[in-house]
Amino acid sequence: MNKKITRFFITLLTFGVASSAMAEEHRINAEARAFNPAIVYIAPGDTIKFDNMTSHNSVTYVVPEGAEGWGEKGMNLGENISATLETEGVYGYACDPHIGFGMVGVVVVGAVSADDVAAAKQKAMDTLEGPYKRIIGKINKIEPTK
Ligand SMILES: [Cu+2]
Repeated sequence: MNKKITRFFITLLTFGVASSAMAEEHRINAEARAFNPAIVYIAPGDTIKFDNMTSHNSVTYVVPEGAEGWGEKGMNLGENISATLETEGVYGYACDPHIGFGMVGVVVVGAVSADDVAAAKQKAMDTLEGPYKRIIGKINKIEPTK
């Protein structure tokens, strides 16, 4: 490999490390019966991490097309789970034991338009049952980011 090409790859490597170092971690605190903050705006590649999850869990019930959420219904109680989210869009989640108290939240990844928010709301209305419909209330409070 000649010097120029070597330098090119070193530059590529440096930028790669720099951009991954810029990925942020956003903490969401489980309070008695609510997630704080309940609406979080993050960039693709950022991580969310739940704190103080003793007696709580966090399970996604609305995820963008083609994306994976986190958690599993009725599982992960007491676990400070975290998730790194690459796919842009609206993620709606709930704490199963406290869904009756409206312990729900949303994570907005990247740029979402008013239409994207409306589509997430429609999906939530079509799929959520009983108290889980309270996720819709949080989706209604999302400010579009594009
Ligand atoms: Cu809870």
